[in-house]
Amino acid sequence: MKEEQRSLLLRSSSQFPPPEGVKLSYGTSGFRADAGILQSTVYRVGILAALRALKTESVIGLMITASHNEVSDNGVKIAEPNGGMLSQHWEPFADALANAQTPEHLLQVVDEFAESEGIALDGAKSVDILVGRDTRPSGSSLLEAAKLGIGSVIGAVALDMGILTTPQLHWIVRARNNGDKASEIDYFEQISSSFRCLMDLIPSGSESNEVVDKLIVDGANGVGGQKLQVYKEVLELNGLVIEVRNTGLEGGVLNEGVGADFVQKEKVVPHGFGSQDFGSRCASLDGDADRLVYFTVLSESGNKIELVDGDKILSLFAVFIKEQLSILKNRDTKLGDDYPCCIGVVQTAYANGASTDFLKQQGLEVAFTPTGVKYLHEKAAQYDIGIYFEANGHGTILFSELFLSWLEATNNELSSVSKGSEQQKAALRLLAVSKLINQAVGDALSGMLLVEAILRHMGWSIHRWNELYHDLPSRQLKVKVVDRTAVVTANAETEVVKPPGIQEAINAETANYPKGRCFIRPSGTEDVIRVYAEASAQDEADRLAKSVANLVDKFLGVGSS
Ligand code: G16
Repeated sequence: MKEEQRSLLLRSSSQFPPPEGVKLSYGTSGFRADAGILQSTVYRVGILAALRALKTESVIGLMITASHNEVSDNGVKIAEPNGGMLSQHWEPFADALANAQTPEHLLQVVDEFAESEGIALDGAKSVDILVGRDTRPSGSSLLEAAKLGIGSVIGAVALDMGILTTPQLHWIVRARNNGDKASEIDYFEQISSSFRCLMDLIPSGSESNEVVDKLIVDGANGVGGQKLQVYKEVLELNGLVIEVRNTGLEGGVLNEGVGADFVQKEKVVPHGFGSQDFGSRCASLDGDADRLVYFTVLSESGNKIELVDGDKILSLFAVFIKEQLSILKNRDTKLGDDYPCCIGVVQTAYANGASTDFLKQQGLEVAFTPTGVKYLHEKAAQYDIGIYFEANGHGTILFSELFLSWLEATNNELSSVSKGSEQQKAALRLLAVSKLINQAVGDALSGMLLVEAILRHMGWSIHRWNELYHDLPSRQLKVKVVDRTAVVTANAETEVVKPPGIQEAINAETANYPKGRCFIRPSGTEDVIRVYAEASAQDEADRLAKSVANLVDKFLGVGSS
């Protein structure tokens, strides 16, 4: 490392001592903590982003967000050149960098890592890092820390992209590296034109009044609601009427009693919704708009909802894609080679057991990974069409390059010999889906447009969609403990291997409930242990979750709440 680079790092890092007595780790989705202790971490992730850009010789993204967490938290994560999550083998470096205690130690960590990765810190190359943030009040000062971190690596340039949804930043990074048009306007243009294309291809006779009714969206008082508020006029021109509530501009607090995480976990209406919405089709985004769930208000009196979660979105997408593939298969194969399209779906242990049964009955291969988009995305990329969703509403569809080129070629053939045929329409629909859906990462806005287009295509109301299968009753709880890292899991988080004895106790408890299933895991975004329980009746799922939460207390010690 050149002397100029050394002294720059030493000088700037001395302004950002790490918080005392805190061990930070690059969790499920980057670093997250109370915003008050994150200056140093965000500064250091700036350095990491710069090194990643130099290593990959590509544009890298840095997003400042804590997504579904409470407003006083914040966080930071990296978007790779393809728009995906940070390469997992860089995570230990991220941890070492975030926890380096002195400027000299930080310099040593950077020096050793750069050498092992063959990154020349000589200022010979210039690289761009796109920096985005959500609407959290702490975002602007953390942005300055990120810029200083990026600027302390010679040759790295920080470009402030302003307030964006997390998926927009990932999309823009991917598009920039592909040499495509890559602004926020280009993002909206691409998703609205592909949505329009799907709407134009709706078979006649699919119209249903219930579907055509407006969609009411809970924006979680965050960035997604604000973007949608601006963009809804364009969507209206394309045939989709949206009413946005909880934009945050009316004074509500981010993620407080609103948003996809609240709706999915509590199964009650978000703030601003109530009996007046009985029967309406409603959707909820999370704080940075990378999660989406749907719901209807259950009765005219209460605040209970019928939740249509990520598993149902996955099922809807899978049914639609399978239908298009089978229409395409019926084409005249003299027109060209068939393609043995390998389609797979990916879930986590949180997937409702009824959804997994349904997907298997559809003849789909279902794979399981631990929680975290980084794991699901990696698995889904192994298929020609990989659809992944977490029950919490985080997911997307990935198409392989090979399959997309075959699809383009098939569409070209069909358009010359049987233009306007059902087969060509199916090819066009699949191509439109590949452009509408955000293939960089789960995206509530583009996912919502795909749901809306498919419901119209099928002529389904939200109730008909919800009838695809019936969820088994479930309950999720979180438990504060002294040290959540004491829980270590295996088998896609379905089994606890540490502390000893707790899995046996969970098994014994679960055996008391017909169709009972229960697991615990440490959260990667909040300082808690999560408990998930499923059973054949709601009160049983509630009791199972509660008694396993008590076991967690007993084995791990009650933490301060
Ligand atoms: C993040 C991850 C998701 C994960 C969620 C909860 O979502 O991207 O994959 O499901 O955290 O993780 P945990 O249970 O480990 O706290 P988000 O929307 O908060 O970015």
